[in-house]
Amino acid sequence: MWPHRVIVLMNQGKNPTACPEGVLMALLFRSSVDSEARWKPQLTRLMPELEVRIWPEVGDPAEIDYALVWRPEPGLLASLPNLKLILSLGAGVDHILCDPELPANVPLVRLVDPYMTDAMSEYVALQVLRLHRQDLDYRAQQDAGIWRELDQKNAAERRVGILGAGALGQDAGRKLAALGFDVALWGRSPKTINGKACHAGAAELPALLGRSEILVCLLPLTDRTQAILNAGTLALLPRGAALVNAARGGHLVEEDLLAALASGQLSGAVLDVFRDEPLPAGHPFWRHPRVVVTPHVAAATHPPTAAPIILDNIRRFEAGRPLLNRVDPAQGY
Ligand code: NDP
Ligand code: OXD
Repeated sequence: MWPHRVIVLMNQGKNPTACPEGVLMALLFRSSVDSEARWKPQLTRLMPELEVRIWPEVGDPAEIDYALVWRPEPGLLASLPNLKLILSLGAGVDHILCDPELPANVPLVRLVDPYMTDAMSEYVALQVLRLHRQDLDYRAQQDAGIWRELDQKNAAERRVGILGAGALGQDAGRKLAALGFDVALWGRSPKTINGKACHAGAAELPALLGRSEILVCLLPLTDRTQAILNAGTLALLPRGAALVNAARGGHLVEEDLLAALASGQLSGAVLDVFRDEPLPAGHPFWRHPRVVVTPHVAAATHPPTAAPIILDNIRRFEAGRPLLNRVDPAQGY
C-alpha cells in the first residue's frame, strides 16, 4: 500500500476531493519485541486512512499523530511534536512511564483485551493448580524414580492471595474461585468484588499475605509496587507458601526469593517476568529445582483482537469522545 500522505499530496494537484483533508493520520509503531508483520496488516485493514510507519522509518516527525509502542527508546515520544495520543502495546505502561522525557501533555492509554485477560487467567490457573497439586515435588520424585503419595488438600482448603484487583486480578480470582480455591484480592482502593471485600492499601497487605498459601502477583509496576515481593513481605506468608509472579520482574527482589527458597519459607515459585529479560544465561533461576521459568508469555498481545481495541481509542480521540483505559501517570497505572 502507498503511504497515505504521499497519495494525498499527489492527489492534491489532480483531484483534491479524492481524499479529503481531516482523514490523514499517521501512526508510528515501535516495539522492541514484536514485529511489524503481525500488526500492520491488522491496523491498515481496519483503518485504511491510517498510515502506519514503522520505526526507525519515522519520516517527518511532525506528521506523527499516534504512537503505538512497547518499550520505546527514551526521548522518541518527545521527538514527535504533534503527537496526540500514546497507545501501549501491552496492559502495563511501566515501559513507557520510565521515559524521563515522556511528554506530560499527551494522554496515554493501555491495552485491555479480553483475549489477553483470558490468557492470563489460563496461565494463573495452570500455575496455581501446579503448585496446589505439588507438581514440583512429583517432578522431583519422577527424576529420582520415587513412587510416593504426598498428602493433598482440596482446592477449597487452599488459600490463594492475588496482589492486584484490576482487570487481570479480578478475572483470575473469579476463575480460581470457580475451581474451588479460597481466594482473596488486594488492591489500592477499597472495593467489593462478587460480594467479597478486597484487602486494600498498605495497612491490609500483611493480612492478605498472612493467609496466602499461594500468592499471585498481578500488580502494575509503579513507585509503590517496585520490589514489593521482598524478604519482609515473603516472611509474612505462611511457611512453605508458593509464589506466582506474572506481573513484572521489578516487583520481585530475586535474591530475597532465592533466600526464602533456601530457608524453606517458600516451597516454590513460578516466574514469567524478570528483572532482566531475557533471563540471562547462568541465572540461578534457570536450574533451580523449585523455580519454574516461562519467558514472559503469560498473556501475549494478540493483534487480531487488540487492533480493533487500539483503533477504537483512536476513533474516540478523533471524535472527542472519552478514551478507554486511560492511564493516570501520577499513579503509574
Ligand atoms: P489494572 O490497572 O486493571 O489493575 C491494577 C490493580 O493493581 C488494581 O487493582 C490496583 O488497585 C492495584 N494496584 C495498583 N497500585 C497498587 C498499590 N500501590 N497497592 C495496592 N494495589 C495497587 O491492571 P491489569 O490487571 O490489567 O494488569 C496488571 C499488570 O499485569 C500490568 O500492569 C502488567 O504489568 C502485568 N501484565 C503481565 C503480562 C504478562 O504476560 N506477564 C500480560 C499483561 C499484563 P485499584 O483497583 O485500587 O486501582
Ligand atoms: C503487558 C505484558 O503488559 O505483555 O501486556 O506484559
